[in-house]
Amino acid sequence: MSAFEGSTALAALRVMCRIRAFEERVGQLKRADEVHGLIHLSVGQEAVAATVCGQLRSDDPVYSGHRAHGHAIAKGAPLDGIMAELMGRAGGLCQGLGGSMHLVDTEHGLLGATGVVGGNIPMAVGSALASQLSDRDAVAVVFFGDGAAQAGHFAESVNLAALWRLPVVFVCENNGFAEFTPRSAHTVVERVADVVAPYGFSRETVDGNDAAAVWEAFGQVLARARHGEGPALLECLTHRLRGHYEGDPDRYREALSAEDWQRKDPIRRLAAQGTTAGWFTDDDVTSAEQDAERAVAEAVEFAKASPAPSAARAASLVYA
Ligand SMILES: Cc1ncc(C[n+]2csc(CCOP(=O)(O)OP(=O)(O)O)c2C)c(N)n1
Ligand SMILES: [Mg+2]
Repeated sequence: MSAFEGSTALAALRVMCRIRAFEERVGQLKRADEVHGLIHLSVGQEAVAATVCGQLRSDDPVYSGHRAHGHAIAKGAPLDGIMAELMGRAGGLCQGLGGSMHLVDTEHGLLGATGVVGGNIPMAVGSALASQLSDRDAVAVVFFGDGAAQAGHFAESVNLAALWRLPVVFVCENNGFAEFTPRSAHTVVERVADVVAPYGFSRETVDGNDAAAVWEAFGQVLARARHGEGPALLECLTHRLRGHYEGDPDRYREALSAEDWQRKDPIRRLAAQGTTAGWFTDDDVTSAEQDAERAVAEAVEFAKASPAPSAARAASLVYA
């Protein structure tokens, strides 16, 4: 595992800025009705995607859920293709036929996002089994929420992963809410990491808005999984700044004060940490933000210039 400093930390910051700029633009496009379907943004959760995917190879399969844009961007999927997908255009990652919750980019190892909460967890276990059976050292990673950990197939998945010592890392982004319901309303187990205690594999809870902490913790479990030491679960405590979906009136929780957000914002935290430690300069931060804005503007241009998929193409992919 490389140390989280210098160019490594700056690279993570740049990815986080890209995710933030991309998603803020998507929010605007949704309000303008240019992006279709339900949209779930991960503003506030960017540190997890950037530091986990930043340590993976393109042959390490990654699975995401309904809040997938950040994971796709961090895994290397092109912004053009993601934006076009969200706008339902033929140039999208899935030819504009999948949308926000169904991003796939096999070239970069993003094997799939799904709107079925927790449905990605057994799929990651399957990929890990494939890796093990074919004597490869690829490690499967699945991102899921605290709500998904309440699904029955989460228990089935961690059981098999532990039994067969599969190379899979379960990365739980615990933002404290499943849609509009706080975790305390559906379980007495506060920490998702505690749920897997009986299985005996490595588990840890970290501050998911602290990029350095996530990098360090994930790097360790990744190295062990890569060397055949079996699965691990990393629980990242985080906060989604926006509502559950774009348009959610968000009346079920107290709004974060500006000061609290300033303290929690993973981008501001890493920028401050990195400039103080001398990992990078203020100019590097400004350039990361500007590059992100530029790349997102180009992605929007690409998407708008891309045609809608033809009805014939859409019909040709219906198997029923
Ligand atoms: C199988 C299934 N059940 C219910 C839903 C409706 N649903 C969509 S998102 C969500 C909550 C997910 O919460 P969590 O896993 O914590 O992810 P977060 O939205 O907080 O990122 C639910 C219940 C669904 N999409 N799929
Ligand atoms: Mg949640």
